[in-house]
Order: sequence, then C-alpha cells, then structure tokens
Amino acid sequence: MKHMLKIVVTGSFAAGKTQFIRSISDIDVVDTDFKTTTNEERGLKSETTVALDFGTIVITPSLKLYLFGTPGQVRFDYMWEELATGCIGYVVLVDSCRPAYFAETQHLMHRFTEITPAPFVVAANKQDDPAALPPMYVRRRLGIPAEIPVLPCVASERSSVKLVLISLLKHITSYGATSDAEDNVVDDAPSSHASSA
Ligand SMILES: Nc1nc2c(ncn2[C@@H]2O[C@H](COP(=O)(O)OP(=O)(O)OP(=O)(O)O)[C@@H](O)[C@H]2O)c(=O)[nH]1
Ligand SMILES: [Mg+2]
Repeated sequence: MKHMLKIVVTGSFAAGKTQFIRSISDIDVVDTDFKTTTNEERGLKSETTVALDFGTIVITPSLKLYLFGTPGQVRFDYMWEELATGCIGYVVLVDSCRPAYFAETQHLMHRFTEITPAPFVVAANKQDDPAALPPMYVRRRLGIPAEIPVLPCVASERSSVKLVLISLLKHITSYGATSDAEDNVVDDAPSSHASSA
C-alpha cells in the first residue's frame, strides 16, 4: 500500500454520515454512537455520534482511504478541527428530505472552510426517499457555487457511496489543490515508492 489518504465525512445531525461509512468500509467500523438525549433528537433517531466514525476502503492496490465521520451536532463541534487535520478533502452530507436543517448545514460548511483549505463535494443524501429534494434544488437552497460538485447519494448503498468518494478524488485532482493534498499524503512505503512530485 503506497498512499493512505484521509477523507472526512461531515454534515448536520442525522444526515447519514455513520451510514455512509458503514456502507463502504472494508473493516468493521469504529463508531461512537450513544443514545440521543433531547426530545427533538429522540424524535428523529435513537442514537447519535458523539466523537467520530472510522472506516477504511482500498480504492486501488496503491491507494487506501481513511474515512473519518464527524459528529453532526454543533454541541460536539470541537471534534471537527481535530478530525479535519491532515484531510485531503471532505464530503458534506445533506439530508435532502429535511430542508429545516439546511441553515445548520450552511453554518457547518462555513466553519469547515475556516478549519481546512481542503476541497469538498456535497452529497445530497437519501435520494431513495420520495421526499428527497433533487441535487439541483439542494444546490440552489444551500447556495453552492457551480464549481463545487453536488452529487446524488444513497448512503445505505455501497455503489452510491463509492461514486461520491470517486467524485471527491476527481474533484481534488482537478482543484489544483494537489500541493495541499500531497502535503497530507502519508507514505507507508519505502522511499523508492515515494512520489516524485
Ligand atoms: N432513506 C434513507 N435513509 C438513510 C440514508 N442514509 C441514512 N439514513 C437514515 O438516516 C438516519 C440517520 O443516519 P446516521 O447515519 O445515523 O446519521 P448521522 O449523520 O451519522 O447522524 P449523527 O451522528 O447523529 O449526526 C438513520 O435512520 C439512517 O438509517 C439513505 O441514504 N436513505
Ligand atoms: Mg453519526
């Protein structure tokens, strides 16, 4: 294995981050979900991520992604900086069925651009749900600029998650941010395999 790259999966409460990493990971996912506490949270789901999700996926024989999922709730946002350190790019997951959370997503995206210069894509999740807004609407409602990809996503389907990750890798390559990205590549191979860039 030549390169291990760190990717962060973020997004607001219940956007599907834990599901996204569970669907794709080659290893048993490490998660830190605990019972939800407030009535509002309990109404939506019984467990929430308080620290992180962690999974890995081998993309090519020489490329392995380390996936770190953030907690969605703002009260755990001190973890975001920690998790974003050294990432080459990130995915912002959006619950396409719940526009009520779009303002929170905008806040989160703003915070992330302050935390890290790494490029990102937006994944309009839960596209299997009839109530889901199509990616184009999600883009418009969140005010995402044209140069940032907004992709359809079903986090429970491995093939869909893989497409999002590949789109992110393509976006990173085309972004011209390879200098940032390469700074964050961890080489675990001997120097004879080191990239010449
Ligand atoms: N229909 C549908 N439901 C989904 C999808 N992805 C996630 N869900 C559901 O959405 C809910 C939240 O998913 P999680 O993966 O726990 O969300 P999270 O972003 O990790 O949530 P927090 O860690 O609490 O912020 C769960 O009930 C999932 O089953 C999807 O693609 N389609
Ligand atoms: Mg979670």
